[in-house]
Amino acid sequence: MWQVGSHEKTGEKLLQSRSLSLVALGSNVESDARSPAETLKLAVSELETMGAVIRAHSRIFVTPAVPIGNGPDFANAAVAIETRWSAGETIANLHDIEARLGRRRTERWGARIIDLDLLAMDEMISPDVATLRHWMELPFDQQQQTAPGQLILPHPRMHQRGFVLVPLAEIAPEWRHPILRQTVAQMLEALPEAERASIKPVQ
Ligand code: PH2
Ligand code: MG
Ligand code: MG
Repeated sequence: MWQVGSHEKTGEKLLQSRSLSLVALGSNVESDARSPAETLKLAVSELETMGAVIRAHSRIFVTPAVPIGNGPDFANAAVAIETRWSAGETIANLHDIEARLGRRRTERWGARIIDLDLLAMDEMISPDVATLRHWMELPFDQQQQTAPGQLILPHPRMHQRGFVLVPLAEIAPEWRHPILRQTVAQMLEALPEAERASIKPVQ
């Protein structure tokens, strides 16, 4: 990581240091005759167009909707992007791409054309350890009813989700959760075998 200070004479804006962000991609509805898998690929090229450097991308996986019965199967993938965006800018850019690709924010956890979730930015904890722990420990039924009004990093449910961890393990198996102190590979290993087996790469 490196940083460029502001230029005193020109007063140029201080450039953000580069960070590596992990992003989960999901889609389970067609859009403009685009399949979910095609929508994910388009989202990755939109990220590049906006200036993100794609450091790694996983294969695309077909995954049963969670909770089970919550709509059609998803296409899921993960990418690692290098940017100089702040956390707020990253979220705004992800939402922009979602909107451009046809996402309409209606029901929480409903079927969606595209969902781009910021999982982590380097080792950042946001906004603080206590708030992150609160959201990580929220019982499942309450998770579905309340959404945090602020950015929580790492994503408070990433360690529980095979559809996140299987693709992520292809691109960042050694990334370590700053609170759980487990790597992606270890978090994935902790999931039930049946869940891991239900997640299959698109041929
Ligand atoms: N996203 C959700 C809820 N359930 N299930 C799968 N298989 N894949 C997802 O991306 C997904 C989900 C909320 O964003
Ligand atoms: Mg999501
Ligand atoms: Mg989302």
